[in-house]
Amino acid sequence: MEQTKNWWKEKVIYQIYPRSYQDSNGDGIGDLPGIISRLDYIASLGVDVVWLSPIYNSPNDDNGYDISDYRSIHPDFGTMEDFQILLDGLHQRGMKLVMDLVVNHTSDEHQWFQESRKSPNSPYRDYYIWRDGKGDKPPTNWESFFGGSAWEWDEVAGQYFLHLFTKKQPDLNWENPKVRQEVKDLVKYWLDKGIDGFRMDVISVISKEYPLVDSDHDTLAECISDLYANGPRVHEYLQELHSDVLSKYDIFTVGEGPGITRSNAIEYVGKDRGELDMIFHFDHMFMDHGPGGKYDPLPLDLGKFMNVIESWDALIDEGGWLSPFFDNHDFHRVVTRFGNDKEYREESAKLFAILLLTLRGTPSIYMGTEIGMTNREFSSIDQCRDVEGINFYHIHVDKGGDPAAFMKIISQVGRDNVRTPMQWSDQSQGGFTKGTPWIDINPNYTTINVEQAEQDEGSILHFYRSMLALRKIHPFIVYGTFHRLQEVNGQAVPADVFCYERRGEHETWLILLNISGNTYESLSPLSGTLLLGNYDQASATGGLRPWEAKIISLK
Ligand code: ISL
Ligand code: CA
Repeated sequence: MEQTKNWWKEKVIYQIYPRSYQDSNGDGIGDLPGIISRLDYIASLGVDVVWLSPIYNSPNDDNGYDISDYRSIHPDFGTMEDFQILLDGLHQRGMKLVMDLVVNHTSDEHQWFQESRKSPNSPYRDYYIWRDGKGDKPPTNWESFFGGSAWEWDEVAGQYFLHLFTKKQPDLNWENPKVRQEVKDLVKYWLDKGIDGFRMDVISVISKEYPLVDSDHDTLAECISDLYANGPRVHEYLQELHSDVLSKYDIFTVGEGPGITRSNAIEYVGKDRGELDMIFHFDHMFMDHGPGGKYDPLPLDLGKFMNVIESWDALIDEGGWLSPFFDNHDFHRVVTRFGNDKEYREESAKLFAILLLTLRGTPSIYMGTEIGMTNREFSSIDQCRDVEGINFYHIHVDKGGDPAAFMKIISQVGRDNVRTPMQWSDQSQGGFTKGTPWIDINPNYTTINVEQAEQDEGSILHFYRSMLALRKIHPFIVYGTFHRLQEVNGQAVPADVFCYERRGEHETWLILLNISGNTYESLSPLSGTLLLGNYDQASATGGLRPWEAKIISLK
């Protein structure tokens, strides 16, 4: 299918988790003046869009994903003036700003919720989902994403309220037209300030199916996809938001949410749907969840990983669009998860740079990935800050589980792995803060940091810059076709090598990615020109060394 051209298809996103990027005043919390002081660095990468995780007022039960005032800047992060300077600074450098829109739920400290709980006659009562219990039990057996019941008894209200996330994140009632109007108003408020789009948090779960009934699913994952996600009115709500507000601005939206599958995604992002412009899907991020969920991880299945990428690429041929990513603030570090963060850290980090930036879609790079930041070791739960990890730790320990064993799992899959401070230099606290950081820095900051990477021409950082520059001068990478290859020059592609061609009208690139420590000496095309590779001495026709990755121009 001929691709419709849109400016947002041609961009690359850089995600910043503001608490952890740069602290400017020594309170140990990253802030907007800190980000402003790093704008030249961000521009130097060659990325086009900055997506900021939430910076609004919040009691921080879930680090800002629990918003108590949508029209404010959290004082920890700065002021509205700082925000304006940041926005202008990005625009002056030719970049765009995308904000996080978290409207499945608010904080319980939001004024709407405070009013809502006061009385059944409050004009805000129907802003949330209140129910009587079943005897002394909650209205349904629903479990929250972060463990425990999804219902909380509220003394003041004398009823239960629904919270799919923590009990400080009550779900909004989107059935109520007043709620939808509030959302439209706040979206308009930020768009009128001149921002360039929204990343829409758990947008797949905003519509609930009524009446609410008990789940008969064995796992939380099944319950989420079957019962919480893709509710009956989700598309109606998104279309309404789009036609009443979003469509009036030259911006883009990227939706996230569990339960968006390869087969239903097109209903969210099909080009004539008038809903979202693109989505983040989680098929490659959730594929290692075991029967017990995320904190019961399975070994990485590379074959599955490649199949997921291939199959989601085809969404684009159906007229949809997506944002490929391998890590964000909810997962763990790409080089630890899919690469090798020990002996082949440099090579494997560069391999994933090539993969991410030679795929179709609008790629998203998470801060720190451009210098190959890794997971860290959490030996005690006191070092953790993430409500999800902490909740599941207690659930595990309360059931008699071994705390040390769970800490190993947190070190492997916990969200705090990606929330440690950005590593700027080998100075105290990695140059992140002059005070004590809100979460400990990864001790490897002494060797893995921006300053060191700037000085080393062969660094992961310089590699990202080269890769981003290459993508920019070859626009066919955005709109051209993608073909996975099972054979190269008559040779079968091994199971741990990902190989594909990208074709434009005048160009064909062959991408060879050895996602393993094995050597494949003879796997190469007959001829071609090596455009970029992750080894110093390399050629188009030489084979593949451990974690070797190449972009070869075939014509
Ligand atoms: O984090 C996850 C797995 O560890 C996801 O299941 C995540 O909870 C889900 O994708 C929703 O994430 C978003 O909404 C949450 C917030 O905690 C996340 O940080 C946010 O990205 C609630 O707002
Ligand atoms: Ca600060």
